Amino acid sequence: MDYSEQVLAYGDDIVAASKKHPIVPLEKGQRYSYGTAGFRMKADLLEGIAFRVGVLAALRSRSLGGQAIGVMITASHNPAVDNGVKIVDPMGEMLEQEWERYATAFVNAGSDEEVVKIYKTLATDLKINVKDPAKVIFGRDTRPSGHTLVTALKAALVASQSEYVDYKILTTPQLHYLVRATNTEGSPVSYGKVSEVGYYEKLADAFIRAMKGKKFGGTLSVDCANGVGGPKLSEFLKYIPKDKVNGIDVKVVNDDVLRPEILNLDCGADFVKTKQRAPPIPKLVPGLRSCSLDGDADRLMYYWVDPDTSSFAMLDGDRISSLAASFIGDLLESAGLRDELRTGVVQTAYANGASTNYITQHLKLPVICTPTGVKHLHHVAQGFDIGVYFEANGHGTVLFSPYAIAAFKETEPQSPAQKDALATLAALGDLINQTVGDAISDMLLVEVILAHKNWTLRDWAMTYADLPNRLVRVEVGNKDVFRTTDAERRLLHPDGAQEEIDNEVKKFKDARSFARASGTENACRVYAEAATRSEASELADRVALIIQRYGTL
Ligand code: 16G
Ligand code: MG
Repeated sequence: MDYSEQVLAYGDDIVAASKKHPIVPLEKGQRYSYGTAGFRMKADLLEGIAFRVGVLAALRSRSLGGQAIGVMITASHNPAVDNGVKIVDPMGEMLEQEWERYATAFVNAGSDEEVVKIYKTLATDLKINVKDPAKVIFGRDTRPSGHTLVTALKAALVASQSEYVDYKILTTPQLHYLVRATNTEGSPVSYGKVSEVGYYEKLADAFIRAMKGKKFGGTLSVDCANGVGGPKLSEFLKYIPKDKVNGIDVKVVNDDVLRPEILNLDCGADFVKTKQRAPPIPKLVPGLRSCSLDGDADRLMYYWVDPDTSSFAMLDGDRISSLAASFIGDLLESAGLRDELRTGVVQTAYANGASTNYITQHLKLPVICTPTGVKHLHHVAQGFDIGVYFEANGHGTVLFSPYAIAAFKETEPQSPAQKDALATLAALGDLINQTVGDAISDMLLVEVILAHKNWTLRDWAMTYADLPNRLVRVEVGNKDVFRTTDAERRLLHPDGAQEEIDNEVKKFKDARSFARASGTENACRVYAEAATRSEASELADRVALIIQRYGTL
């Protein structure tokens, strides 16, 4: 067919519907951008964006033969007044980068007529039949502003003649699960039942299998950031009969979603990571194994106060990554698959240097460093049979290739130990969310590993000692002047800035520092690590001053 000849019959409907959900124009010279994880900002700027994202999601679905596309409405760990909109691709992955550009063009279009014009141009260039079926499924976190954004999104889907399913309130990883489950339903690679219940059943069944014969390690307290993770975790726990997991005892705290203003306030995974301390409420009892999710339940931090030393220990994404890599490595050894399946770990520049050393030198696994953002890590992890990826901030997962999954299921065990290892590996394949980092699933993974190893958080924390480090946020006039290379570890631009950073780093022992523009906020971030806490802090301050100076030139 001649795609350029298509008449977009519903173009007028899109223009008419969009009048009710207008875009807020930005100041001259400023543009909206599809950041690290979608459009994220003050919620009152997002209604028109949600509408245009809906129009684009329908087109994306049409471009992929009508497969379901996901839209998640959340601003994760940001304050309650913010919100965000992001698109999920058919296998539950982040939106392809080429389409991020289209999303940015849509949202910055000067008028609704221009949106329709871009729609037609894209349809022509990409040979999309605009009358083909389209399907979009969506969910939102507990932010009250989600209502308005969902209304705008639905209006766009109706006007674009797309089928849709509103899953109401979900964690981000649940929406990713549902997208993949929808698109694989009834196929040999079916990801699970297409419902929220299907998600709980899949995780519960896998967790029970992986915990077989093991004992849950005493009470676990889970801080849910007063976000969507609270009610969803409580719901999940109903799917685990007490007699199926020996000693299971999970206490859900900070799960008040009725007072939206307390979402992520002095609690949650981001609070714990950036402040390097436990939330003030509830007061942390020494010896209690604790963890925090973030506002949309895709990040996880473990921590406790060691009852013997009274010191606070935090176990972040790097720790979860090395714990998982080490456990899976041991299982592969017992299963006789260690040489058969290529295992690797993916990190970002924020990974603590001690974790990278531990993984390469002690676990003898390759480590690849990518730029910040799940889409980058996920992509690289797919290159391994078993790809472990985590950001230090607690977002991550473990990906198993179809070859690895088949090996777990089809290898004929020659001993009871080999049989157990294969069964545990197969259970992990179902337990670990394959689409994106999932705090609930990752937490269950950690619990399985601690139970198998019979470890406390002290044992876990003793695997290596973190290098002291500090992260600083720097307000600058124009963050866009900062451009990086080498997986964000070096600045390419502005000229001279990297040399100045290098000069400072040289003055400290075992030191490393880098600066990059944030992809989610209008600021730069500086990271520094060094042999002692005071040196790391001093170095971070010095590099922050350099960035401030170059950012206001
Ligand atoms: C987003 C990313 C996260 C990244 C963070 C960096 C996803 C799903 N989330 O939250 O991976 O670590 O942004 O934020 O990709 P920054 O650019 O502001 O430092
Ligand atoms: Mg999040």
